[in-house]
Amino acid sequence: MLDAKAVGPVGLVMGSDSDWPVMKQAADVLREFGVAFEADVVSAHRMPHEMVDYGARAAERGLRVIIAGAGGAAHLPGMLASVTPLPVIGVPVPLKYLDGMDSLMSIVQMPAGVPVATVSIGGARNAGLLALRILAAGSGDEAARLRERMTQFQTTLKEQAYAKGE
Ligand code: RP5
Repeated sequence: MLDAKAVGPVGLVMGSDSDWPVMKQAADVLREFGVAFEADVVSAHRMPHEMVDYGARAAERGLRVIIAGAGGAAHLPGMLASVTPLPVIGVPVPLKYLDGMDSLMSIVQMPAGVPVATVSIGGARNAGLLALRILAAGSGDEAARLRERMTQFQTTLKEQAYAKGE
């Protein structure tokens, strides 16, 4: 479990290390943009006290956005959102059964007042990009750098769209 000051503004957590092949996509895009993050396993069901502590202390430790992925009865993103004022992005991780629909429904149907920004099933790369956009919306030099970098990235998307027809 992470304890000291956060190593970057993004907390990337998941219910099991078996979620990493999916969640790694968020880590990859954060690295592409040069944004530091911490990654850890914080299971809502198997270590509930640590999970609550992680969410409750996230802001004071210096995190600014949390990406949380889980599969099956995926309560991690919603429970974290209930104990932190930070934005939480939920990633439904697909497991062997139900094609990830169970994870999606568990994450997306939050009660009013406790928002989780839910991405698509397995959509950890978009979770990383959304975290970057949240950071880019702030003030200061780093936010301005991220806005510029995001604009460049969007230009490459357009080029890729045309390249597919070649
Ligand atoms: C969930 O149970 C985890 O997020 C993971 O997606 C799933 C299976 O976990 P393991 O049995 O692989 O540890 O809580």
